[in-house]
Amino acid sequence: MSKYEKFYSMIIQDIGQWRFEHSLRTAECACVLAEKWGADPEQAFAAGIFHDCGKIQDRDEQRKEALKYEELSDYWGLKSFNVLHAKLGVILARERYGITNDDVLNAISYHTTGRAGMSILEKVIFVSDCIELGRTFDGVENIRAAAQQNIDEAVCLICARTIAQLSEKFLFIEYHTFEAYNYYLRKR
Ligand code: DGI
Ligand code: FE
Ligand code: FE
Repeated sequence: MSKYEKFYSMIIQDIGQWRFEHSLRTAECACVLAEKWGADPEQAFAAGIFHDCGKIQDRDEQRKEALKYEELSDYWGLKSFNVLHAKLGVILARERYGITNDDVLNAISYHTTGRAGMSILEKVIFVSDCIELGRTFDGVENIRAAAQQNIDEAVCLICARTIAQLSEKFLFIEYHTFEAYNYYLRKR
């Protein structure tokens, strides 16, 4: 599982030690969930390692990097700032780290918002990001239990939490988050 170790110091430079450790825990959690729900554990590990590689800690630096890519212009604005790191992450994973697998790239792309009709790998990363062992928020145990029983239920719970938290603060919510919520509410 150490195929990507040569990139670790580069990722740490961009996102910091603390967030990188979150990525490692996400990758480990994703491996386990992939085994359980039938995704490729190696792809799950890779997606976990790189899912936040676009979350460059220096905001000016992140902006500078993002401005290089016209296709990110929809996310440059403050409105979608939280989503930008996922989309920038796809580009960096592809261009810097040589990730070519579309399922892995989609798992990175949708790890923040989710979307309707996610692949197993996408769901595994979406859920692992939220329940990795470093997460301690109220209700995390409930989502961890769901991740073992019914991963669609876990996705639905996470979307509900995101929508509740963001709407409470009157923050912009990406339509994919609502679509994922409705889709997995019915599917679970
Ligand atoms: O990058 P992480 O912190 O590990 O986790 P993440 O990529 O799920 O990002 C979480 C943040 O993104 C959290 O503050 C909620 C926010 N977020 C998720 N969906 C949306 C969103 N923010 C906005 N504005 N709109 C969304 O649809
Ligand atoms: Fe993220
Ligand atoms: Fe994350």
